Amino acid sequence: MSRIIFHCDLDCFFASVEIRDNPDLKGKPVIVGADPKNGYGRGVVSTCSYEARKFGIRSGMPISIAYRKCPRGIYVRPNFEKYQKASQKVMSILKSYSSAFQQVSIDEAYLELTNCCKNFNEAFNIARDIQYKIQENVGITISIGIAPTKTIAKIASDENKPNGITIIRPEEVADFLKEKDITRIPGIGKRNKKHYYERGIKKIGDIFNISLSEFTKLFGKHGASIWEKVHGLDKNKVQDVKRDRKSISREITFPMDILDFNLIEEKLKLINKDLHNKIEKNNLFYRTITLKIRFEGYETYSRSKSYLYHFRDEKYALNIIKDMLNEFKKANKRIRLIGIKISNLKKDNQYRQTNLLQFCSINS
Ligand code: TTP
Ligand code: MG
Repeated sequence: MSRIIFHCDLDCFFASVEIRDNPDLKGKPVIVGADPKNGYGRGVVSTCSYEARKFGIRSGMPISIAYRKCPRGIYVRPNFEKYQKASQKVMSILKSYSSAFQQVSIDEAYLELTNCCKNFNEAFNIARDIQYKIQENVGITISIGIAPTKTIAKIASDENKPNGITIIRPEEVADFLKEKDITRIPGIGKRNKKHYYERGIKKIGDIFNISLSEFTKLFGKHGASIWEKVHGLDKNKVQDVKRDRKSISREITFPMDILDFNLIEEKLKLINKDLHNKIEKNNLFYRTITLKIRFEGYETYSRSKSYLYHFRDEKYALNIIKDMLNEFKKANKRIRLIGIKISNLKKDNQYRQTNLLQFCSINS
């Protein structure tokens, strides 16, 4: 029996919450993001309603360009606390349908219902029920893809937005995918698509004409995983990643977006101290340090550095974090959130290095 996996993704999430709270906006091009200041504003579009997408506006686009495309649009500043609340409500509804639940972002999650429904027809009824409950309790719409693997379910949830349910049964996978652009595959983005395009692989169907070994020769391990995904062979489980605690992190959101890097460094120092207190208390050592930065408009980045050996050194960690922060100074954008994550943790100290020069950086 095939697995039955749901991928659930809220429709134009931030914009939907704004429209829910101000029904006058319904049916209008609503753009959530930075202030356009009559076309001279800086910052980006977080998201926009489907009406605004008809003007060519997209998430991540500079707000000044969005304004040029649609000067009569309704421009709304984001209210992240409100979106966080809505997201939590949605996630607790989704969780109630299966213990195999995995939230992957503020507005999307996977559910595995293999053991909860007999077939895909029954799965459809559950999906309708989920949509109804979310509409009733949160007042927004969600699209759901149902398929035998996570990858196919994710591609399917995008197929009939908004408020859609798309079922792809195992025997329908190849037909469903063959005409789609390869960028629809999670893992192939704007940047790496060119490697595939250069070799004439533009549609997913083009991958079907190549054997796994040939594809692996051309595109390596990453290629092999792409090949398996589009053949419906990936075995990735739906699991709550939070369960295996392999990291400790802290982040703070500033009450106002700020540009003052001295203040940001001060805050990072405090977060780093707080993390190291906890790490010392639990006698932990780590190999990886990650800095997370969110600019105004929700643009989020993270930078990591990993070492071959475990260590614990508050001062050294802070220097690494400051180095990573330097890269973001050039952007000259206001910062909304900062965070540090310490991961690849280990309890004992037998490999503890006293001489930091012995560390060998393996990536950054
Ligand atoms: P998405 O699910 O990618 O987009 P969406 O829900 O707005 O639209 P769709 O109907 O196509 O799913 O992202 C969820 C939210 O995350 C989105 O509402 C706003 C935020 N976001 C940003 O702030 N910046 C971004 O670049 C993206 C992609 C999303
Ligand atoms: Mg969404």
